[in-house]
Amino acid sequence: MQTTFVMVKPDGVQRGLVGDIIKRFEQKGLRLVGLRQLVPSTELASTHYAVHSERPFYPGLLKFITSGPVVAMAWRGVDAISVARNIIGPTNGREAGPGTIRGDWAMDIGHNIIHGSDGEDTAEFELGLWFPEGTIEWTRLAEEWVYEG
Ligand code: IDP
Ligand code: MG
Repeated sequence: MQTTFVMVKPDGVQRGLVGDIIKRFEQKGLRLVGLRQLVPSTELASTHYAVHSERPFYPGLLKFITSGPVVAMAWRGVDAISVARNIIGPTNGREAGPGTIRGDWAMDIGHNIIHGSDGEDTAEFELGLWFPEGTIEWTRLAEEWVYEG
């Protein structure tokens, strides 16, 4: 079991995609273990994207992410990190395949709707950053039917 951090970015919230996005992860069989809406502070956004701080797009990325509400989520399941990345699709919406969130709804590399952790270390770091109070422990009974055993 892994837990991954997923965030609907301000463009996804403004475009009314939050419900459809949650539905994809939920129906895949992942378990929602954290959910909050917030307008990220510059401090939070810059810590989250610190790995990109030397990149030319970084100032614009911070301005975008702090421009309005985002919906932060924690999803748990077997191989949840790569499963979520596959649901999300490649960074550039124009190159992302149909059936992925970015492939279906994004046309840009910057405005690409959603974030997902890219590995175990980043997932742990990002979950601690966005869910400092921790995630929710609960049993999703449907998992008896999602996983073979
Ligand atoms: P990812 O979100 O698919 O993991 P990363 O390479 O980690 O992509 O980049 C983080 C975010 O920075 C992207 O989701 C995108 O919003 C933004 N970004 C990445 N590359 C560019 C670029 O070349 N121009 C503008 N924004 C970019
Ligand atoms: Mg990334």
